Amino acid sequence: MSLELYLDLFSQPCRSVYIFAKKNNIPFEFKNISLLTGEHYEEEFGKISMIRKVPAMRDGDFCLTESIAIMLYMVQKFKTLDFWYPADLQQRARVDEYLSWQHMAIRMHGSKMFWLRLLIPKVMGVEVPQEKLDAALEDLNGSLKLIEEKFLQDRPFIAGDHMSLADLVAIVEIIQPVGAGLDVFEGRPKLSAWRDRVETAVGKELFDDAHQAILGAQESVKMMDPSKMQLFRPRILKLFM
Ligand SMILES: N[C@@H](CCC(=O)N[C@@H](CS)C(=O)NCC(=O)O)C(=O)O
Repeated sequence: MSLELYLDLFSQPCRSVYIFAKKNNIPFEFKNISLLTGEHYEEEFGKISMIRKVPAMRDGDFCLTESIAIMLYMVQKFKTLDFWYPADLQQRARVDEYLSWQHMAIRMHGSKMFWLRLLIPKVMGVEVPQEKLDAALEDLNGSLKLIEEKFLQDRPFIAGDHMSLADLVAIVEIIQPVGAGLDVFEGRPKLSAWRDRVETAVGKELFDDAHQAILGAQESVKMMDPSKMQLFRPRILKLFM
């Protein structure tokens, strides 16, 4: 029996797990869980993930949440090529350093920008004050600056000459605000060149496949039914407003 991956490609950590599994030819069954229609609150999904977040994985009777834990499980189970999570002590530490940093930095700020620019005003119909947007942009810019100046420096990829899990986790988060119409690559030649290297390493077809939904988000929200979001509206507004 192959792995089951519970994913919604609107979600950044789901895209990293999806790209990782596909790129490494890991056999898996794609179980689509639509966050925007609340499928993660359904009874069946609760049996897979008590925390009701995607991505989630099932391997036989073993269930796992957290994108990084899932990818590290796949690294070990399928003995993926070394560059993803290098055995070399210091290269691995560079990957771990980035993976540990990103949660409260680019992940948080990129997500917030996506919600503030797109879903909160266009689907929930709540006006976002300009000061909120300015503050969120400042935070996002701060994280992008750190990615360029601390995590990349003059290296082609975060851990050196090869792409690793760190670059994969980084790219999916950096693309999130782009989905809300904010081109974070504009005026950032170093970040853009890195983005192109990551896309080449992943392969353009897979890269586009994984990002198609998020890059089409501005169009898809026009067809979204706002009543579907009522379930998590209070939580989202508390988190981001
Ligand atoms: N740290 C987790 C984050 C998972 C997460 O926050 N997933 C979001 C989508 S990006 C989710 O499922 N949200 C649903 C909810 O909070 O109701 C990971 O890396 O897997």
